[in-house]
Amino acid sequence: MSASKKTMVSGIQPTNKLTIGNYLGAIKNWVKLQSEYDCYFFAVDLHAITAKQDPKQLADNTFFALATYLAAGIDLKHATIFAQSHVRQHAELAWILNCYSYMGELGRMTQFKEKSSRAGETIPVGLFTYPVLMASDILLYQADLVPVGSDQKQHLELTRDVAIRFNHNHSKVFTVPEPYIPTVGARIMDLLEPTNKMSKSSPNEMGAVYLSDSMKDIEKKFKRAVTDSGSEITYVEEKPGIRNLIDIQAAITGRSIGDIAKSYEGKMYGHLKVDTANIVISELQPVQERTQRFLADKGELQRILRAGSDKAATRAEATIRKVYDAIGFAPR
Ligand code: AQP
Repeated sequence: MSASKKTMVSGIQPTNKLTIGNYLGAIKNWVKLQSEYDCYFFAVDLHAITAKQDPKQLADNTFFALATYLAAGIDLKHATIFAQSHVRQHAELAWILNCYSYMGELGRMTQFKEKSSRAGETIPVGLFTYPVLMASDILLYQADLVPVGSDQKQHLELTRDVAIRFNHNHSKVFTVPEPYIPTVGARIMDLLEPTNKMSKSSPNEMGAVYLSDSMKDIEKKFKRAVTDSGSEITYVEEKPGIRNLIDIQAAITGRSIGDIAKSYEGKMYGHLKVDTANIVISELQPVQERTQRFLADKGELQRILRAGSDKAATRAEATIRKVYDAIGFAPR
């Protein structure tokens, strides 16, 4: 760890197959920012169990996510990568911070309201306290910067509030983190329902592009992407499907939205769909190949993850010690 560098922390739930939303909203930005920070990137498997998981699938998805981080260009020179459950301090700090979080503020979290309305009577308590675990993930490493898609902004605000509250009640133990919301790619939408966010748990698999999709499937999904009954390609509020395709292109190519929209003047929707599919395919194909290479050598992958979790635990333990001292738990 370089003493002069600030710390960046982020993670993805290995709940299902990762989507291009996770890739463009999170991983691609990690890669872009990593050299300027001391980075901690993990698969947040403790979060994943707020929804029911198949045990074998959970382990496979966790390895897949971590192999994808490496395949996408996460460099071990700058980043420590690991599975959240391998660093016990995450759960430990979450208990402490539960005692510094308010029912009222957790009840206002949009993601809880959305997910709990689907769960009905049997809402797991973990879904309610999920943002507290997320706060622990971040504060444990004294993160300065947390790159997230716009859906996670509210959780990050809660993290800041809890950190400020704890520091105020005790002493300045936690760094108060800043969010990094990408200017493009912060909210990739479902291809079939472009007013909804693309999610790993999207109800219709045709609406989400998974990082593991075959090139043929990617082509098919973009061809079927919902646009509208018009024919003019413009980047306007009333055309969420068109906007989404342009956003995807912008997030991958780095071109400006205005420039992309202009290049489609006088062209048909079909052109935009085919081009977007091709751009996504060229981006994902090499990532997929490298992911498979990492997964083929499980021994090496596990070695990387063990080294990652050892390093993370050392840093996390230093924070836990400070927290315990500040609270006044008797020294051992
Ligand atoms: N559609 C999206 N566009 C941009 N960014 C996105 N992220 C997720 N979906 C999009 C970003 O990916 C990171 C990890 O997300 P997560 O798995 O921890 O939680 P999530 O936001 O709940 O992701 P999903 O895909 O929607 O998962 P499920 O279906 O399991 O709930 C975050 O930085 C997030 O912003």
